[in-house]
Amino acid sequence: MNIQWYPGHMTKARRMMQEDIKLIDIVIELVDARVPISSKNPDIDELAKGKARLILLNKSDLADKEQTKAWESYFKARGYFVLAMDSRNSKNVKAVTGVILEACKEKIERDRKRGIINRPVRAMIVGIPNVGKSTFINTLAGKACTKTGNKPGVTKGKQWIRLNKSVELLDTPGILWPKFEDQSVGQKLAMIGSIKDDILDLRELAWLLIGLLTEKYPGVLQKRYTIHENNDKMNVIEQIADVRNCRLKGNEPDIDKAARLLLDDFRSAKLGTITLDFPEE
Ligand SMILES: Nc1nc2c(ncn2[C@@H]2O[C@H](COP(=O)(O)OP(=O)(O)OP(=O)(O)O)[C@@H](O)[C@H]2O)c(=O)[nH]1
Ligand SMILES: [Mg+2]
Repeated sequence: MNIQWYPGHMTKARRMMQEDIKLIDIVIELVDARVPISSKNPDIDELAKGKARLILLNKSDLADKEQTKAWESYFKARGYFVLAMDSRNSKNVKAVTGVILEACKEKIERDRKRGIINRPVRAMIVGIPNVGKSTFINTLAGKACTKTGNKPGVTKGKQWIRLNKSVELLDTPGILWPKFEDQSVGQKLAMIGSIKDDILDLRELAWLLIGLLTEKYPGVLQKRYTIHENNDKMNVIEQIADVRNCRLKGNEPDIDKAARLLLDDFRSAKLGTITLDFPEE
């Protein structure tokens, strides 16, 4: 299974982001807490050179808590500010403003020395498709959100969302495409549902997921489906088809249906909170 994606759009989005980044003080990058490396585009490090950086481990409600902690340490050790969160939850999102100001402390201090006081910090959200950028912006902006409108001369055509007196957010998030140099990256993004299923071989994806789960989370499939875990992936999926009554005419197991069921269960955390990227790897 060779997953590839819109190279044309990628160039344009990259160029736009390059322009936008000039206007901002801090880049807030959303990654999926279940796959913090696979969902992180390494280009952003180059694009955001010299800017304050905040990584949000989003959808952490679906990820393995212990691994999320390990990822927080991992990114902190590399100079990023980090927060784990569920962007749909306004309580989670509230901590963000404080961290933004902390991350931009030096810039605020520099401004102050030059006599510039109360100039809001400008932030930009970036992340791969479906990682939760819009959800995060909506929750963060909440009802208090006021568009500050165009500011001719300064930010031609750009819309800013005034979050509070100290932070403004560019209202168009930067969409980055993940890098598919390593096939496992595309596969993991497909498993979490970030790539349209109609371009995927769900059967193969289910196979790969079974392989990862039996290695990293032994017992999870057994518990969910009351089956016997073993190294024969065909056998595992046949057992799932059997216990979940996925059958074709003539009573043959419906492997495709069982594959979809497994993927749906994984994506909605019915198998439990699970992470597929590990910092020690
Ligand atoms: N469980 C969970 N779901 C989330 C979270 N954040 C966003 N979602 C869901 O993820 C899906 C995608 O969210 P969006 O906010 O549309 O993602 P986006 O990054 O704006 O996507 P594009 O606009 O396609 O680039 C939606 O179904 C959200 O409800 C989260 O923290 N936890
Ligand atoms: Mg969006």
